[in-house]
Amino acid sequence: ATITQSYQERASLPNTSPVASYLLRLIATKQTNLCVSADVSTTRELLQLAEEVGDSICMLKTHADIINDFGPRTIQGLKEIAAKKHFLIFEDRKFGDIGSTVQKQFTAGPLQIVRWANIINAHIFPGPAIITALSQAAHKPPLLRSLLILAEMSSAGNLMTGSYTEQCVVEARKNPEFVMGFIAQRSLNEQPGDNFVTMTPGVQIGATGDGLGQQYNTPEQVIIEAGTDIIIVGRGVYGAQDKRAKAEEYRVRAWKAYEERIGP
Ligand code: BMP
Repeated sequence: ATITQSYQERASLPNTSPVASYLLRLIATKQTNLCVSADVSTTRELLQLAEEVGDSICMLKTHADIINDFGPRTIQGLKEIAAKKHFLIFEDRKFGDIGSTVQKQFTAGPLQIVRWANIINAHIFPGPAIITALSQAAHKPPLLRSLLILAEMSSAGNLMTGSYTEQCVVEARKNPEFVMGFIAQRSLNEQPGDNFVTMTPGVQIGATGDGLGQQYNTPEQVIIEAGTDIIIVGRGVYGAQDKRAKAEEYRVRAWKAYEERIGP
């Protein structure tokens, strides 16, 4: 059902986490279902990329642990640009450990992810306590944070298929307040009432792979054929000479694909 519903309509459905509602409204207002993956290695490059693509995105995805000089300056800069340009920050940390450890990885160490990332993600192979542990850590002191479960991956030969993916959906349905959706290659909204946000990496125009397992689809394949909500583009954008223009090109392609999917 969510396949033909607008982002705007879905923002106010029941069973929608607060962060998902906010994001769906933001997407509708800015007319962008593009998330840029900022896989760069310095604070300077990260903040410059955020400035350049900020108007074209609903979300910036980071890998904080690959920024050589990550620190308070990075956090403050990111927060300022996100507030000015109106996008959310998603730290692609892929938590995957026992509850006690992920709480520390989420809140402590040099990255202090809970302080600046609106959205995080986790694998559920350690069991469902990873969800409650992250939720608990996000709520003391109370911060508006949300989780994406990694239900499928884009890389060749990955093991996240079949019953594993199904179990991700089962656990998400049990935690609709905290779990906003999935990283997956297709929409997993299969039951009436499901309104999860699906974000899909492995998107690039004019490439099929990277020689290291990554597999690419086009924005149309992902949004129209697979019914997902947000495309995640890394090298396709930050690898370009004119990053601002490239982000805008991906935004337009993904937005047109969405309009075609929901119909008149
Ligand atoms: P690129 O578009 O340059 O291939 O980058 C994809 C980004 O999405 C990377 O940051 C990668 O870590 C992430 N990613 C992915 O490619 N596939 C997945 O299944 C999950 C991911 O988080």
